Amino acid sequence: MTEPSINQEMGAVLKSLGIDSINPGASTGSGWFPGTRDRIDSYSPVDGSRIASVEIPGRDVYESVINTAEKAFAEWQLIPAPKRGEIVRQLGVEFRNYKEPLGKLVSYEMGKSIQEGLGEVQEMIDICDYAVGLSRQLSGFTMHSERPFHRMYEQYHPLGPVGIISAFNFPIAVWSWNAMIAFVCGDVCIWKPSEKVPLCAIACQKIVARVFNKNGIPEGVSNLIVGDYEAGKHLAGDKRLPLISATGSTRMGKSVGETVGARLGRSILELGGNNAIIISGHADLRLALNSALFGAVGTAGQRCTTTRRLIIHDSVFDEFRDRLVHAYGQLLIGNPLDETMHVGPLIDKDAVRLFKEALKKIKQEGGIPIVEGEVLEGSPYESGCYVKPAIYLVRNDYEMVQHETFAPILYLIKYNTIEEAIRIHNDVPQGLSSSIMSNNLRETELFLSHAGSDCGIANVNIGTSGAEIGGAFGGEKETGGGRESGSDVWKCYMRRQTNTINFGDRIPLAQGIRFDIGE
Ligand code: UN1
Repeated sequence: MTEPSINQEMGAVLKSLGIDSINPGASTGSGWFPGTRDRIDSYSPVDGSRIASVEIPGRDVYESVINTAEKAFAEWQLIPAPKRGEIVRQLGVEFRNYKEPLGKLVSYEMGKSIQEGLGEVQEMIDICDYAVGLSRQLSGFTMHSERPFHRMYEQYHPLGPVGIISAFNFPIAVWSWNAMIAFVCGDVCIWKPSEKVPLCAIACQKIVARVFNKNGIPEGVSNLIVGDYEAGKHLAGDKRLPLISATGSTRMGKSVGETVGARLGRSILELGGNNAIIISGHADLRLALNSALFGAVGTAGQRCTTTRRLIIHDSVFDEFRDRLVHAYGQLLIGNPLDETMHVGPLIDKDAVRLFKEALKKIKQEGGIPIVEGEVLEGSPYESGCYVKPAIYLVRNDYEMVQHETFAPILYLIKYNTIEEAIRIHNDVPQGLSSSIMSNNLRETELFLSHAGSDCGIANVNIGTSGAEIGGAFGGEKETGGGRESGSDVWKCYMRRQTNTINFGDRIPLAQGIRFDIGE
């Protein structure tokens, strides 16, 4: 069977991004990461086309990338932070200029709807704007010393080359959350994108390289290593990278965390979620429905923030279930580049296999189908990656419910009291995002209190997904504890130093210790 080739529209999109399809030329050399392939082929889940074949770098290329990055760090950190911010501002302008083709490429290579593809590029633009402002605000505290004529303060220095491992579901935005902050902090980056979406990474790298070149910035501030799982492990073990920021599955994060920890490096881990919405008897069901729907089927259930569980009060359960089933019936599933479609394909056939297996297991455990999921066949589903989203009535302690399946499977669970709802809510190994739908202040405040949600993100009357870049993003428990993006997360990308300066003519010791040797 011959492989379908890229259609004309996508060919033009790639061309406008300066990419020679099939051999986009990210790196050269033969594969050397043990157990990996020499090349990575990228297939679009939209229509099954092979859209790129990228070489995995050889050991020599890897070493030269790291050496160049180290040299570039020596120079980049000397450029004042606001000047680095100016270059990030220009990156934001370029991402604006390329928003449409980049959004389309994300949609085509990853399979998310074009709306979400454009949204992903917008998230990059937003983080650039944020980082520009931040470049003038990398400030520390000053403290009052207990010793006379002493001054204390703390400052933040650039950290070094940062390894960024990103997942397929946000092929470019999550990289930019890390990279744009790291750039203004004075760090250089080595990006290992998911092997499922190398073309998106290559497109971004080309845009970034052009802006850096134009500004006379040395090569090596922004680097790309295309590879698979083993390549990520290798980065994690590389002592020359003081920080590894990794986004992906808990399984991957455990391995990266262990490897980085063994060398006492620093890591930011943003891993699996098992996010729930509590729908109270006091909820506005219209808001709840919209939030649950986008949360569960947006990105075909492949966000780490996807809504996987709805914990619904007994009094509104039947009504809400019926409205949800009706809404699922209206979903249009198909080519994500067609703006009228709500749900695109899963990333690949392996994901489809996991979806099928999960449905089988959940049934074996006693789950009752409310909307039965299935793999879609025939035109326009020839790629074999399209599925119909499923809803199951379950108990929270089922093994599958405790587990993150990266697919559109939504679990419904009933509750009676708010305390019970919160208990069910927290009773999973993951702790990323959460929300409550309620107009009752006692319930919503309880949910946000220490006795409420145990997640890194807790929302009221909005869903679990679609966070803005301004807040710190990440979660607790098996989600890994890391934080990316906004707030004071930049501190993770810098080296913190406390300084004490004596401007007196004596050496008094702290804690009142006397140590006189007489003169
Ligand atoms: C992810 O799925 O890894 O909050 C990131 C959201 C997006 C980011 C998700 N802003 O859903």
